Amino acid sequence: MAKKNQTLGEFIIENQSDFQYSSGELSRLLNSIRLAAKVVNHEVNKAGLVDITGAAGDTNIQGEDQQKLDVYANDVFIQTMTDRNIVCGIASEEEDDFITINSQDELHQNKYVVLIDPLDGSSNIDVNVSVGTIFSIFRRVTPVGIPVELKDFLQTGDKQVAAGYVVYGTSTMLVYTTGNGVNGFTLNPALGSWYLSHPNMQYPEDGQIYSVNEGNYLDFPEGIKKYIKYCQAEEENRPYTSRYIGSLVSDFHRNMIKGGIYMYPKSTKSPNGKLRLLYECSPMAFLAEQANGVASDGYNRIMEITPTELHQRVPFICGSKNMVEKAEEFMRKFK
Ligand code: P6P
Repeated sequence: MAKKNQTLGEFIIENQSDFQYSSGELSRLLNSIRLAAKVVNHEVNKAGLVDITGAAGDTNIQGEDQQKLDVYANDVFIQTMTDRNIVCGIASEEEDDFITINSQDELHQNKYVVLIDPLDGSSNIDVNVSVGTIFSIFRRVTPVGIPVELKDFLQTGDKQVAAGYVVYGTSTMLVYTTGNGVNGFTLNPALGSWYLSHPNMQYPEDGQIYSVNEGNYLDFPEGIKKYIKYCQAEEENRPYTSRYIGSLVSDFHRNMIKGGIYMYPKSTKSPNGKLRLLYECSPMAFLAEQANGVASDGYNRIMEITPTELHQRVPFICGSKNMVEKAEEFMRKFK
């Protein structure tokens, strides 16, 4: 049972037995993520002071300018997990292909793979707006003893053993699930400890906030346009409030606390949407469903979509149950 102000370390140990395969390896993996998050947080918090913001002069597989903090965060998370000999493979938004982690004994006995967006919302870095890290953890499907393979990463979201995010905001929080609810921990930077501040987080079934980049309105599917007009109509408890930070983790986090819906639909500019299935939508969908919310591509449950490529994109609608179901109703009606 979650106890307010419990530390993350105590919580991981206390709840290790909840996890079907509690060999301690997952706990060690979660501990390595919490350490890496503290290191990245330290740099994010002083980004304006040190010449570490701004584009790193390179672009990632998405063709997006890599910000120096993107590259730094990617290196920190990969190195922290690699050094602890816990995972057999890592896939990252910042890496073209997955990385095979050779166990120190070269016996490939580690059984988890991690997929990560090391610094989501990076376009906000230089303007001092919240950014985040998103992670997703699976058990490998290929047998231990051999190097990890692509199929170990291309798993449906309902096979995740854990997922979470770090939001580097007015305070830094780590929010995660291992399939037994969602719990949020706030970092006390003076002590370097994470404290349970948001036990058993739940999406309100209804909300008054919708989050979408309305600059793309003319390019949206008809159903999304109709739903946005529904949100804006002066009827019943509407119009809703529009809040869009441009950082998925921040919009998701606010909506989970206050109630709301986040949408990144497809458009002619982004025919499959912009967000990546494996290390953005799938982990956020796991968290949403564990918090009594809903996550879909407008028609199908995100957690049931079978991935075909490491960096594939999907349309993403996520949030309060009744709001997402209303949006899906418009998507079906105006298909
Ligand atoms: P746009 C950040 O790049 C991101 O992946 C999400 O964090 C965010 O919600 C979205 O893209 C913002 O995209 O096209 O509205 O700027």
